[in-house]
This record gives sequence, C-alpha cells and structure tokens, in this order.
Amino acid sequence: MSQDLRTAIVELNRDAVPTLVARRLEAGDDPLEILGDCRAAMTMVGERFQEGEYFLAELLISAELFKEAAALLDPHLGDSDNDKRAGVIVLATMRGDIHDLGKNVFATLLRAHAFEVHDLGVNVEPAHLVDEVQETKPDFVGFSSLITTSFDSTRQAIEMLEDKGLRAGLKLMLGGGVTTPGLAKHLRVDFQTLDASSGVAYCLEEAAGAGA
Ligand code: B12
Repeated sequence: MSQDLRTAIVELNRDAVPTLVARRLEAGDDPLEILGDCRAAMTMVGERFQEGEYFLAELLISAELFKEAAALLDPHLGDSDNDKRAGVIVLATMRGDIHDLGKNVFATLLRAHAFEVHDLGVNVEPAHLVDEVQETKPDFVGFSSLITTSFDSTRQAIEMLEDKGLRAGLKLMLGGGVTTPGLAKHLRVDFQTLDASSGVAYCLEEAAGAGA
C-alpha cells in the first residue's frame, strides 16, 4: 500500500491520494510512516523535474497533493498530554527559498510535543529572524532549506546572531532536502537532518538535558 500512495503522488493522481491516505489510517498504519511515503514521493517528483520530465506545473500539483495528505494526517500526529512547555523554537525558510511543506510538517510535530513554535514563514530576511530571536529568546532556531539560493541568507543570519551575542545557549538546526552534514559543519549549526521526527527527537533530548 505504501507503494500505491507514492505512485499516486508521483503520477499526480488527485482522486487517489486522499482515499489512499484514509485507507492506510483505517488500516492502522503509523501516520509518520505514511508521511514518510509522501516525502519519498516528493523526492521522486523532484527527480522527474530535474530530468526534464516534469515542469513547474507538476511541482505545484504535487505540492497541493502533499498538503492535502498532510492535512489528513495532522490530527493523527498526536497531541502532547504534557501541559508543561517543552521549549521555544523559531523556525524559518530563509530569503531565496519559498519551499515550506517540510517546515510545516516539522512545526506540526513540534507543537504536538508541546513546543512553542514561532514560524516566520518563507523568504525570511536575516534581520527579521534576528529580531524574533531577540524578542522571544528561543531555545532553538530551525532553518528549513530546500534550495541552494538560501544558503547565503542562512549564513548571514547565523553570523548576525553571533555578532549580536545571541548565539550562546541557542541550538541551531538545519533541515530540508538540500542540506547535508557538510553544509551543517560549514554553517556551524548544531544539528542537521532530512527527517522531521529526528529533529523533534533532538529537541526533546536537548530540552531534557537542559532541564526544560
Ligand atoms: C514541491 C516543490 C516545489 C513547490 C514548493 C511548494 C511549497 N509550498 O513548499 C514549488 C512548485 C513552489 C517549487 C518551486 C521551486 N522549486 Co522546488 N521542489 C519541490 C520538491 C518537488 C519537493 C520539496 C518538498 O516539499 N518535499 C517534501 C518535504 C516534506 O520534504 P523536506 O522539505 O525535505 O522536509 C522534510 C525534512 O527535510 C524535514 N525538515 C524540513 N525542514 C526542516 C527544518 C528543520 C529545522 C528540521 C529539523 C527538519 C526539517 O522535515 C520534513 C519531513 O520529514 C523538491 C524536490 C526535492 N527533492 O525535495 C523541489 C526542489 C527543492 N525545487 C527546486 C527548484 C529548482 C525550484 C524552483 C527554482 C523552480 C523554478 N524553476 O521556479 C522554484 C523555487 C523558488 C524558490 N526561490 O524557492 C530544486 C532545488 C535545487 C537545488 N539544489 O537548489 C528541487 C530539489 C528540485 C530539483 N531536483 O531540481 N518547488
């Protein structure tokens, strides 16, 4: 069934996607696993785009299908039964990048684990991110990056945080399709991943370590 859902997204089959998601939820499949299949399908769509088989229109349709699937899965991603706030996170897709599907998934999972999320959206100016950090004093900043044109603004934001003395005690995270451990090292971030769940696990571990 996991192959069916991937194929439906990759083949842009609008009718099949919601039905297949609903069917898998009814069958008791793990919502995170279903989400993982949707992400895998988006990677395949990206490959077709790169190979010239798909164009921007297909990317847009696949994004709509992903959003539809994510909306169906959202209520099943679990609510925290913990009243205590686990930590504060500022999240952004930086200037030069308008991709937000993965960032939104990460934000949903964080909220489900009692984190307070300040999602600044897409195409975010470094100065705006720094202002938000100054104002909300978060424990974490998460950068979502799907396109190489955002590397520069991400680097600028990090340098500004360092220059303003805001970097100490702040955990920086990097996630999204084009990120790698090498890029994380270059940008001096503390954690990098291609998977929202491991990002949440990192935040939970750090928050527990800090006694938050
Ligand atoms: C959908 C899509 C679009 C949609 C985006 C819709 C939206 N609202 O986001 C639209 C059609 C708008 C689009 C536009 C463009 N796109 Co586009 N797009 C994609 C595609 C197919 C899927 C991305 C996606 O949503 N994946 C699914 C999500 C769930 O995965 P994810 O983002 O990796 O997120 C997961 C984890 O990484 C993690 N995560 C994400 N963020 C964070 C952050 C933190 C802190 C943590 C801990 C975790 C975390 O959580 C998620 C769940 O596990 C990719 C292909 C690919 N391989 O990724 C191309 C891709 C990213 N796009 C690409 C390009 C080139 C473009 C355009 C320039 C095309 C054009 N000619 O106009 C424009 C970009 C404009 C801009 N300036 O940003 C290229 C980028 C190439 C590069 N190396 O830089 C890609 C890789 C396609 C390709 N292979 O060529 N795109």
